[in-house]
Amino acid sequence: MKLSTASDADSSVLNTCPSFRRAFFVARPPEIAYLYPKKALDRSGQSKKPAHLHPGIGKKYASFKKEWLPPDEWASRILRGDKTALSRAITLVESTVPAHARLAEELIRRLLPHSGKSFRIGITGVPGAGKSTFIDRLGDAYIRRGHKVAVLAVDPSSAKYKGSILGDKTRMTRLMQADNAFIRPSPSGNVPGGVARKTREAVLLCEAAGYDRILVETVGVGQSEVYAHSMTDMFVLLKLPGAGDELQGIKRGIMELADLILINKADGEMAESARRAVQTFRTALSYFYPPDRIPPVEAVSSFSDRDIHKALELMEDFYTRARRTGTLDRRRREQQTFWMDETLRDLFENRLRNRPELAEYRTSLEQAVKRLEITPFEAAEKLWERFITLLRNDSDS
Ligand SMILES: Nc1nc2c(ncn2[C@@H]2O[C@H](COP(=O)(O)OP(=O)(O)OP(=O)(O)O)[C@@H](O)[C@H]2O)c(=O)[nH]1
Ligand SMILES: [Mg+2]
Repeated sequence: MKLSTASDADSSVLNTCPSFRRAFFVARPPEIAYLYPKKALDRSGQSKKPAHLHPGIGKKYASFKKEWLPPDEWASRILRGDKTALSRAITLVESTVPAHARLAEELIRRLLPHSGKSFRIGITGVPGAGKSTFIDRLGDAYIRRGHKVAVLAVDPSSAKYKGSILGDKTRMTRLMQADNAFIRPSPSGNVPGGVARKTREAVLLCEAAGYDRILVETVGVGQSEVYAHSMTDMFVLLKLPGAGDELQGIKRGIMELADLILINKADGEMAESARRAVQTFRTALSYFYPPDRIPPVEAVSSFSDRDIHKALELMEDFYTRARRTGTLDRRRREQQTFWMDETLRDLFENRLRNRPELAEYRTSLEQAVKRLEITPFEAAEKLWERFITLLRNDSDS
């Protein structure tokens, strides 16, 4: 079974990625060890609140704590498909409190062997392209075929405007009511990679809860597309007809990510321009790709059941072929190293930021860079050297 191999690939990250491994040094610690990081316990085993935690965290934790369950029970509830347990587990994954991260990792470790058995579909497009509406109809069609559908988001805008949460709740009217659907808006956060990593972990949790079609919505802006692409088996690009953007974006890079291009809103007055856009795309893509690598381009309307089924069939064909040829497995394995690199970058950045001794030096370097007195590369190197010296001093003392 190829899919179980893919989940093996997921678990391989545990052997390589320090942030995943960290949690398991603390074997069933007393509750206080979940509450604060290990360093927060002084020699007598008493807790002391670490200086780097925000004062509001105690309050946040107090309300969170009530929802916590022992990891075993939590995991088995998720495996039984308990939506509340799943939802709270995602909240835990999204938390920025280090102790929550450890518990989240412990939970993920237990559930990893049960993940990996879904078809993960990324759906991207500019704001207003109709992603949520399309996902609602597609998800509904999947449910009618006996699937369980989870909808997640990698959305840089929601952290700022909280807009898409509201948008999704009003757009996804069918899925909102379906027992076999689970909708989770985008996590908030300032570091796009960090936010995306949380979505990726939410994918694993949803799979453990039995969702076998995972739809990841992302706004087609910059890096978020790359992140969504790096956690999905198929990447679908929704385009608008007649918006003068048919050719815009036909650049390697953006198009290279797409496995399927759908010209959406091909209904009413836009039906004709959608058909024209399909032709334009097909022709343009043929200049860039060898015939066997051109992604399919189709016009669809999310309001047409026939079109939704057409899109669904294209996706299922892709999935069947990807499993048969081994590309699904290969793609997931490549994604593992992408996430390992991302996590390493996050780790380094966090470690640097968490050294108060470096804060002032960093600010002075930033100012020097702005005044053009020093290049960004020199500044980064200087900061890095100071950091390494601190680490050396740590290990000497
Ligand atoms: N005519 C037509 N309108 C559509 C179609 N799909 C979506 N719409 C409309 O387009 C608007 C935007 O739809 P959404 O589904 O919210 O688009 P989105 O891409 O999720 O938007 P963001 O989440 O804000 O990026 C809504 O008013 C929808 O009713 C379609 O196939 N045909
Ligand atoms: Mg949307």
